[in-house]
Amino acid sequence: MKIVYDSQRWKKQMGQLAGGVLIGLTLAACSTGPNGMQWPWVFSPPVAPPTRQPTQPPVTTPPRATVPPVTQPPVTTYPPGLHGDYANYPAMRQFIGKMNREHGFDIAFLEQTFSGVRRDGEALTKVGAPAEGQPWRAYRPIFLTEERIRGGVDFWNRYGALLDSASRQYGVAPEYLVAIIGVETQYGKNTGKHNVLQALTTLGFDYQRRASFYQQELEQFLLLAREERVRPQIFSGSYAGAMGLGQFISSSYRTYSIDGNRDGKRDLWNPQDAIPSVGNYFARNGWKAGQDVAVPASVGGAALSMAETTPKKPSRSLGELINAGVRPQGSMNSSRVSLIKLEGSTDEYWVGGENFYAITRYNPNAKYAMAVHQLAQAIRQRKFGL
Ligand SMILES: [Ca+2]
Repeated sequence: MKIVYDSQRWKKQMGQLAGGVLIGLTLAACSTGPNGMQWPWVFSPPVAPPTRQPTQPPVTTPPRATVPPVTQPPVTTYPPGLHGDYANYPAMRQFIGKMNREHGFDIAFLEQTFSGVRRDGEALTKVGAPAEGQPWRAYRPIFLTEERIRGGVDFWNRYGALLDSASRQYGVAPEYLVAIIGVETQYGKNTGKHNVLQALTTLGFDYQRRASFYQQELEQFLLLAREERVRPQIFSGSYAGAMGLGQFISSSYRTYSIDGNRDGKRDLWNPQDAIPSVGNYFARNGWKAGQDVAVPASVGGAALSMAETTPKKPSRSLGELINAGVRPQGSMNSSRVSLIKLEGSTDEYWVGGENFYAITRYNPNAKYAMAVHQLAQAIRQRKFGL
């Protein structure tokens, strides 16, 4: 699995940094070093305290609260230590200054870090052509494959205890935890080969359409690396910087990830942490235990105008939809529902409940949520023969 691959690669990289000294055999077997940090989760150089301007009086509270924006140090105070692909980007210098002011990152450390970043041209190409741009009839076969259904059953059998535990704790049926990991990474086989620091830097400074979003994720990523005491250079992920079995972006990683095996690290490449993290993600985004996710429907008359291709938070009752001409083809016990339209040569209509909407909090697209739902159902049917 990719997890093993990553682990091996980290060991190799860190081994080189440590002068070829190999410490420990597995992530789980890591021991605490003399400086209190755990190999290979070493974050070096350590984060320095916020850089103060000479004229600024000593403060004991965070600089953000005591230094209003109008008194921020001018750009000209930055040391000229930035090299490489982003050396001439004013926005990068502003970003470094912001990370220093707001989070206390050492400027020289950030300049050294970003001087080593190379532009990720593949990330720029991929971000313009996501799979969600395809019609449902082309999108569905990517995920509803025999290999992915069988892989889901295997994953469920292998990690049944972890899945049951997370399902009990977060109220999410195991097949949906399995399906998310299946859609995102084929059960850990493909967690992404992009260097996350390079991908986020590239999209943050070279992809103008969503520069603000990716700069925020880059900010979150650096905070995450510091919290986990990992060098930011060693993370691998998707072209958009998503990481681990469930492909969490940095802000989600910081907000929702769970240290399931309680080893002091939130390692989303490890199923022990990744599985409860996906459950927590759903629970914190409105998943209601025991509620139906979606059911196909026939639609006529006035109901057609209610259909949504981009799901919004459900606000209607099932009765409202039925009165408008929707005929659900099965049970739907969600108290609030939406009428979902999957566009294609023949449009499909579904009644989606609050849990369908919760899946779109993972990826705000009806086709994505439907692929997760249908894969979950297919895996459950295969496992139990129902
Ligand atoms: Ca852990």
